[in-house]
Order: sequence, then structure tokens, then C-alpha cells
Amino acid sequence: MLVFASPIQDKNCNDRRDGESNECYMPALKIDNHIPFHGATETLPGGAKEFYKITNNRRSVRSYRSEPIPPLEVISNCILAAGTAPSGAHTEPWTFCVVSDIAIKKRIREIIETEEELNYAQRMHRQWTADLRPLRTNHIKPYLTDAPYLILVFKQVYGSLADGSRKQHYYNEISVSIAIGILLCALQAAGLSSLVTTPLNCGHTIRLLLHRPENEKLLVLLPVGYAAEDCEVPNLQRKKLEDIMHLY
Ligand code: IYR
Repeated sequence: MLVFASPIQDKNCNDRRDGESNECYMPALKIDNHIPFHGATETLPGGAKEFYKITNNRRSVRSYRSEPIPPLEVISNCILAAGTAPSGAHTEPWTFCVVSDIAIKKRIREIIETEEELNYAQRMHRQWTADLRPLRTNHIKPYLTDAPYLILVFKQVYGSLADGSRKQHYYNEISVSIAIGILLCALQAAGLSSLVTTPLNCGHTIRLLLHRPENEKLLVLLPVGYAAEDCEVPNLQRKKLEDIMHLY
């Protein structure tokens, strides 16, 4: 059994029964009612087939046009969509930082390129860098300053309660990863390109740069914008349905 020390234990509660009861603990989520729900009523004309066409058109883009700058409202709507993701005990353990300021983008690029130079040269196994060769990636990352937006997604590994004590964020990484998946789809549906990057060894410095609190850990960084006119992507094939789906 997993036992988390709960800060919302009622000190006056005298639970003598067997230690298995949670009656001395108060839920963090303050809801006391359920409401009727009528299933998925907001649907995409064309359904899942149309949705597949949209997601299949997504590619990881490493070269961006600096202009036009997509309206911030579009980015905000994509983040609203990401924020609808399910999360462990509805803790919503995500923070999305949107950077368009060129000075901050430049600083982020410096931090990442400095670390990535070491990553590629020393920290990553030679098999790893060999596996990346077909993708033509290296430690030089112009997209970090060319893309009009950088979205930095932080996972909140814990939260805080009204009295300042710690709130448990169960399965926070899975929850935030689901939100990122929705974000990628929303950006694609809005005609924007992105790239999932996981800057190795950069999280702490970037967290301090953006003045994020200690409970937030950088999970991914996405450059977002329109693909450059001369953008090229590797000629990848996706796995077939029969290779990823098993019927029982
Ligand atoms: N973080 C490095 C290396 C890298 C790792 C994976 I996994 C990729 O799919 C691509 C790159 C970089 O961004 O260059």
C-alpha cells in the first residue's frame, strides 16, 4: 500500500479502527457534488478520421519563420486545450511559460547550446548520437531564437494548500505528458508547427531564469511558429496500424 503523509489530517480526529480508514483526512479537492454529463457532444465533423488526418500532418519542425507572429490568442487557446487534460486526482500539475521576448529567447538558447555541446560531445552515448544522425540534429539550435514563441512546460511535482502545506500531485509527469499531447494537437490544428525538446541538464538554470518556484521542474520546451519556407524534415515512415494495435 502506498502511504503519503497528508498535511490535511484532522488533528482532533481519533481514528482508532485499523489505520486503513481515510476518515481523518480531508480531500484537497473542494467539491461536494456531482452533475449530469451527456457524453461527448462537441465533436469534429468527420470524427476520428479527420482528427487522424490532422495529427498525421504534424512533423517535428526544426526551422521556423520569425514572421508572421501567430496571435497570442491562438497560443492561449492551445494552452486552454492542454489544460483540459485529465490529471491525477484533478491536481492539474502543469505550468506553461510562453516566451516571445527576444532577450529571454537568446538567453535560453545560450543555456541550451552550452549544455547540448557537452551533451553531444560527452554525456550522450555514441550510439545515441549515431541514432540521431538521420535527424540531422546537433547542439546548434537556431529555432530557439527564430521561432516566435517558446512554450516551456513545467511539471509541478507538488502543490500547496491554503495553509501553505504541501499538496500531493499524483502521477504528475503522466498528467503533464497527456497535456503536452493535447497541446501538440491543438497547435497543429491551428496551423502551427512545433518541436518537442527535452533540454538535458538545463532545467534548473531555465527555471531560475523564468523565476519559477522550486516545485516546478522543466519537462519539455517547444518552439512554436510557422515552418520556414525551406524547411525540410526526415523522410520518416510511421508504424502501420497492425504493428501498433492488437485486437483481443
Ligand atoms: N536533446 C538533444 C538530443 C535529442 C534527443 C532526442 I530523444 C531527439 O529525438 C532529438 C535530439 C537535442 O535536442 O539535440
